[in-house]
Amino acid sequence: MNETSPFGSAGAPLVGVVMGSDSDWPVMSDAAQLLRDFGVPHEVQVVSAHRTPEKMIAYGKSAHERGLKVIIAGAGGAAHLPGMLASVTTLPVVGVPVPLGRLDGLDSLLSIVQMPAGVPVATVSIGGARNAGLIAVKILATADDSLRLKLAGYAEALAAQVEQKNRDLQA
Ligand code: RP5
Repeated sequence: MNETSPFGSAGAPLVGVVMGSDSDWPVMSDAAQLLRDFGVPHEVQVVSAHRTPEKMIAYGKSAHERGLKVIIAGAGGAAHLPGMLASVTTLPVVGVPVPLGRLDGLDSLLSIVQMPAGVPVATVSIGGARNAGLIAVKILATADDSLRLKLAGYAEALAAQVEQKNRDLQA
């Protein structure tokens, strides 16, 4: 336990950001950036459900004991990574449908969101990695007041941006 976080040792990753391929990184980097903005320790890895299935199972099974609290998993096309991870961990899994060149990400979305009862994946919009990061922060903030205050400040900043745009429209 450390002074700034109710979770484990300082700097140990609390969120795992994983993706099926390094080609998903241009989308998934938004989740990592959001976590950086909030000062949340995280790790980033390529873990493929199809190309490295045994690594994927090991990652999901060891995630809790390694101290992770949330997994953000992005994949495109036949996007099985988030659901398969959810089937082998008790941690919440946030799924990010990554859009590929065909079908505009609808294939990714349906592959991730249509989970069978009992094995949920909290699915964000197509390409919505930033919101995936925010969901992870919100989960952590239920037990971390400093994160909760940062989230309140974030919401205030969003509202201020809207009001600034309104003032710009009047100018
Ligand atoms: C999925 O296949 C990955 O998540 C990626 O979105 C897609 C294509 O992968 P690459 O062929 O670009 O490595 O498993």
